[in-house]
Amino acid sequence: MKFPEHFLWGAASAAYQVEGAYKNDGKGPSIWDEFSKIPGKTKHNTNGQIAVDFYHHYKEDIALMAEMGLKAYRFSVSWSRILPDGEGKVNQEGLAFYEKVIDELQKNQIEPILTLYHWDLPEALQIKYGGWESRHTIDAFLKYCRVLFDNFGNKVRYWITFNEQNVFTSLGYRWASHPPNVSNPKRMFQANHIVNLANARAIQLFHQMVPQGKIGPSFGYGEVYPLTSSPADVLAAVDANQFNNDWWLDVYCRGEYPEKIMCLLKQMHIAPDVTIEDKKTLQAGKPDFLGINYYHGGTVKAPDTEKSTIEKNFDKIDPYLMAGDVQEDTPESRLFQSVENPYLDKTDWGWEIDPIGFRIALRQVYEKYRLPLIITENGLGAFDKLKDGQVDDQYRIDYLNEHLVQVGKAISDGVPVFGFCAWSFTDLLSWLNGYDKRYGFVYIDRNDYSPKSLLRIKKKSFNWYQGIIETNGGKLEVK
Ligand code: BGP
Repeated sequence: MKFPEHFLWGAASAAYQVEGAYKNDGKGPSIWDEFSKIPGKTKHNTNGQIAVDFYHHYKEDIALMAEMGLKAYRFSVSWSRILPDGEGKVNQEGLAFYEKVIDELQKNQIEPILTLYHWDLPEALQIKYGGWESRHTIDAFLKYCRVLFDNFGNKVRYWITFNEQNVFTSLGYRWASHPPNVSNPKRMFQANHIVNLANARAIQLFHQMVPQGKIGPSFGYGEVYPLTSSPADVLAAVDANQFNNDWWLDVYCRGEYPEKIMCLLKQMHIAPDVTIEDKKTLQAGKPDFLGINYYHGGTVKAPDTEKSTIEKNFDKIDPYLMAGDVQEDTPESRLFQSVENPYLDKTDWGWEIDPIGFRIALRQVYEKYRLPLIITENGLGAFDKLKDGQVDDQYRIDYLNEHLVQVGKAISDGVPVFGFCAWSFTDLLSWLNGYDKRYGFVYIDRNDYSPKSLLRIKKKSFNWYQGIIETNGGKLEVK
């Protein structure tokens, strides 16, 4: 199986999950620094204070990337490292850190892909304005973007605006499992609308300031299947796709919300307030490409009007399955009922494994929006074990092989996918699952309780991915 020439074989990370150095060199606190202090919110109260200390190990990690032959590295910038209070004075030391990272990547012919926002809002903006519930935060975001576009616009070609807006707004404002720990659907849809405006305005600004660059959001996409061919189940799946996917992607790519869902939210008095000016803003900030994060989709049947309980045994912290039994009358409960898919295996965290769903997802997104796509995340979380100095993660190789084969097939179907960033390069902090849920090609010697030696150890999958990159996909096993 061959991939397009110059395909960006990459890996991804996020600042809070790798950097550590949470108050070094002038960095201000983020909402995750504060949220992780609330007992019981994260596994074993783990946090990113040290994480895997990329801040001090970036040279070593980039050397490993170079050894692997990586063509692209997606990382995020911590907003409060650049603007410690979110909007005021620029912290030159913070800028200098990312400058060094970008230079080091480029020295090694690795394309930097810069995410502007991977969930770590400056705490100061949460306190001062109520975070994404206020339009003031849009102005602060634009100020932050301007600083980065000014400083790195001539170096970085690919930019991501928001990582998984669907996940951080839902978990943060609706299910209270991310900061700011709110459980209120009306507030969630309103905050989400504000983020949409910030996204569109940042894209507009980027197009003015960095005309030679490319920018787009990274969306957590999961195709939703009907459980049976009963028309009622099929309708439930159509609705679920509109609710889970189009609600965001239509706004990014078409500048408008899907009608059906907007009507429903209005009936339920939880719709966002959208002004005429807002509509113009959304129309004026369209992305150049879409980043797709793919882990799994879902399966639904028609809602059971008699009983509103959920049949699926949901993992409450699965970011892609919104825990519908917490709030009683939800839009979901009026549209669909989530069920397990009888055809799919699951990971140790109960996430369904569905490589074909990946091909379906890429086809659906491309045919609908006609934008180039890059996979900005895909990977397997597992309890890797270090034995005699080695990690045999054949299961990760199998997972990635199967998923990449489906990406290759989607490309043959005509979908312009220009890169694949595995989640993740090194092991890192899982937001809610601590350090035992490992995703990396490189094992990090640390656990939930201690940073231990932070030694970097190449896993079996490291050599495997190296071979895939070297042969531009030629070594993928098509079964
Ligand atoms: C995505 C996030 C990543 C990463 C990944 C794995 O939603 O964008 O930051 O965390 O999921 O998730 P988890 O750590 O919950 O297994």
